[in-house]
Amino acid sequence: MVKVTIDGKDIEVPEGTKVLQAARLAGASIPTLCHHPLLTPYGGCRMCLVEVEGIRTLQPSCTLPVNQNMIVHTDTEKVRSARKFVLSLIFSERNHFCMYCQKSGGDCELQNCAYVQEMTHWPIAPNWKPFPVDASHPRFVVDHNRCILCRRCVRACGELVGNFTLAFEDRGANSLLIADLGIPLGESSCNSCGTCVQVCPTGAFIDRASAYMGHDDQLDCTPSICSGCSVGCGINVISRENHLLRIEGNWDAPVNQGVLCEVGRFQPLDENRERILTPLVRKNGELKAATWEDACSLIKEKLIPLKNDAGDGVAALASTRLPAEALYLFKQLFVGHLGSSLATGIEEGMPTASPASLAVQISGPFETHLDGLKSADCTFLIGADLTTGHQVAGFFIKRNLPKGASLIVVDPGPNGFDQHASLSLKPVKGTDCDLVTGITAAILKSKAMKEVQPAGSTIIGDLELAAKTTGISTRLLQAAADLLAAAQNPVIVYGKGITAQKSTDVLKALVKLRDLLDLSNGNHTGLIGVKGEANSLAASQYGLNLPFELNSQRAVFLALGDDYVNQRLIKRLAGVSFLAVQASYRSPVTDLADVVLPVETWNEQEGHFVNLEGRLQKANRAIEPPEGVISNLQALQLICDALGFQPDRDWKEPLFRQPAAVELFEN
Ligand SMILES: Nc1nc2c(c(=O)[nH]1)N[C@H]1C(S)=C(S)[C@@H](COP(=O)(O)OP(=O)(O)OC[C@H]3O[C@@H](n4cnc5c(=O)[nH]c(N)nc54)[C@H](O)[C@@H]3O)O[C@H]1N2
Ligand SMILES: Nc1nc2c(c(=O)[nH]1)N[C@H]1C(S)=C(S)[C@@H](COP(=O)(O)OP(=O)(O)OC[C@H]3O[C@@H](n4cnc5c(=O)[nH]c(N)nc54)[C@H](O)[C@@H]3O)O[C@H]1N2
Ligand code: SF4
Ligand code: SF4
Ligand code: SF4
Ligand code: FES
Ligand SMILES: [Mo]
Repeated sequence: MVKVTIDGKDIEVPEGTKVLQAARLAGASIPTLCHHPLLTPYGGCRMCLVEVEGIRTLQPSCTLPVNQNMIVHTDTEKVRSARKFVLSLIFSERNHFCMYCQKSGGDCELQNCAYVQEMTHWPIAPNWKPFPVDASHPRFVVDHNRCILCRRCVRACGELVGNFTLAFEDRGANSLLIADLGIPLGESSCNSCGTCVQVCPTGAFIDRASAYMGHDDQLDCTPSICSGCSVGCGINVISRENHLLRIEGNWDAPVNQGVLCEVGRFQPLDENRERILTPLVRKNGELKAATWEDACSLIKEKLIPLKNDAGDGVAALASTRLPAEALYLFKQLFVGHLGSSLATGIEEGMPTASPASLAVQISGPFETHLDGLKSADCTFLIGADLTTGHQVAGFFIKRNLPKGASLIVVDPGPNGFDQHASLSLKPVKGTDCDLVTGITAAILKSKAMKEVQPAGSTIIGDLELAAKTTGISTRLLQAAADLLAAAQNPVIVYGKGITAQKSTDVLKALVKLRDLLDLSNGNHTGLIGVKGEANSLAASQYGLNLPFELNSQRAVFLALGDDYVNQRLIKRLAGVSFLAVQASYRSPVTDLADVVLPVETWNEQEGHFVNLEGRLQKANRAIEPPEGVISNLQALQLICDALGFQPDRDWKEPLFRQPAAVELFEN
């Protein structure tokens, strides 16, 4: 610990702490602009200058490490006048005629800094020239005239997202934020995650959807969980008078620490499907508005005769984006009460069933938490594409690559990470097991660890055999083995390319590889299955992970919520004699239905979700639903009521009943 004195107050802080943090801990308030707590300190704006006894010039506190017995003054006349001078310079450098800016009036960190310093004008005459505005991006606009060159966006794009799209060209007053080598942002390598927009302190990044729609103090902010995929990122839903304006990453969320992908931040704003606002019942071939009573009694009339009819009974399918509360009620209603032999999730267990069965076989979880990915120095990515799904997990991998981390991609097809990979292995489809065991054998050999076979393993690998069946040279396979063996914190990530395979052999081989790496480097090696939709894992824990193979079922109930349907499913449902669907939006499948129940969307309903690492999180209601629309849970409850069935309301305990691929835990 180091002792420092800040404005006369003694404080002890760990070595390496920056003066800014120490001062804030001591209760001093130092204004900052280029500083962002999640980014590497840059020391560019000079707003945070402080006086340090014994040093002649003022020092930027955000980059200055503390020294033993350092004496710091944060609020002297010299400091205050320096701040004003710095602000005057920044304001005069570009067009900060604030009345035209959507952030003016409370949301701009630059303007707010000036008000705190009690500045009402800037004494230096502005001498700026006009800068261009880049409006090529579909989600946001960059107005270089408002840019204060703080480089927060550049650092966020690189350090948090790992995309390295943004940089600065030229110097001094001519400095210009550029994308790639100076091409329009909309044509660049930008992945539209919007992290740069969220970190920009001024109005330089303009969010197309929410600019000029209101200041922060006029808006409602509801912390919640993204339901875009199983990563389960923490979000803040920003709304005004019950209209969704934008979605921001929650800096305090343990999963993503503020970072979001395009699917989480922007895609929900594109929603343009036709909303279903009243129950519908088919009469004379046409769907007509009906009461909840009529709709539920028709469902009751059709379902009661099918009760406990194993062969021809009712089949039921639920979206794996529904909250756990609704999924568990669905399970009890269709399996427990109606005795359906085919009640499952819309994913048909593709991302979850085989890991779940392995967990039962070996009586316990075998996967690890997402955090491992953030510190991985080697990632072995097999059967998953983290550029099309689970993108934030992909960001965790990409941002470590410039720090020397390696990436091995195993995918018979094209993979979005091929271009970033140290090694991209393209095995013949169906040969993953040989590949993994071959690499394992090579590591055993190189580590001279032949005798330390992990317990219970039956799969013996061979590098030569692997080369033969996979079609990949022994040299490349050996290179992969070498990268893994050299790593201190390797992580194995697998996806649907592996879980969709019927056998659990590849999974077992991956567990064995992980165990071997643990033994050889004495560290804990990560193993992460990416799962699928937001509540994949919960659905699987409730047993809703079977293939949806319709036989002669006479009725199907589809709890779709706001999910999408694909052609495969529509084809299978087309011949069913009675189809009931609970859905938020009209779609080809609601057009096919005999009864439709209108339900809330992701941001209207509250409920719990289990993310890919087993973290149980609660999503909150941010938007009031339209009148007459109820939650997925309430709709299922109405059907239970109609059938006279009283379900168990404790959804939590049953989640933990079966061993899962990863240990479930509460946030
Ligand atoms: N044989 C086989 N069956 C499977 C699977 C498999 O891999 N193979 N996978 C299983 C899994 S994991 C799942 S999740 C299900 C469904 O798995 P997929 O077939 O992958 O379903 P989606 O891609 O969700 O398809 C939804 C449909 O909605 C349309 N759509 C329109 N706008 C949008 C939009 O903004 N977002 C999305 N997502 N779709 C939109 C898309 O064109 C698409 O046809 O199938 C399951 N069944
Ligand atoms: N943004 C966003 N995120 C999503 C989704 C979304 O729609 N949007 N959908 C979610 C859902 S429902 C799911 S199920 C997941 C799916 O996410 P992933 O598990 O990543 O699955 P895919 O995107 O289908 O990618 C599978 C990869 O495996 C490869 N592959 C196919 N067969 C094999 C094989 O035999 N061996 C190996 N090694 N590789 C193989 C394919 O070429 C492909 O690149 O994503 C989820 N995340
Ligand atoms: S949207 Fe994301 S990828 Fe694109 S420039 Fe901004 S931070 Fe980088
Ligand atoms: S665009 Fe915004 S975040 Fe980026 S350097 Fe300019 S002011 Fe800073
Ligand atoms: S990674 Fe998944 S949970 Fe995170 S923001 Fe993207 S879609 Fe949402
Ligand atoms: S906040 Fe320290 S120099 Fe910008
Ligand atoms: Mo999925």
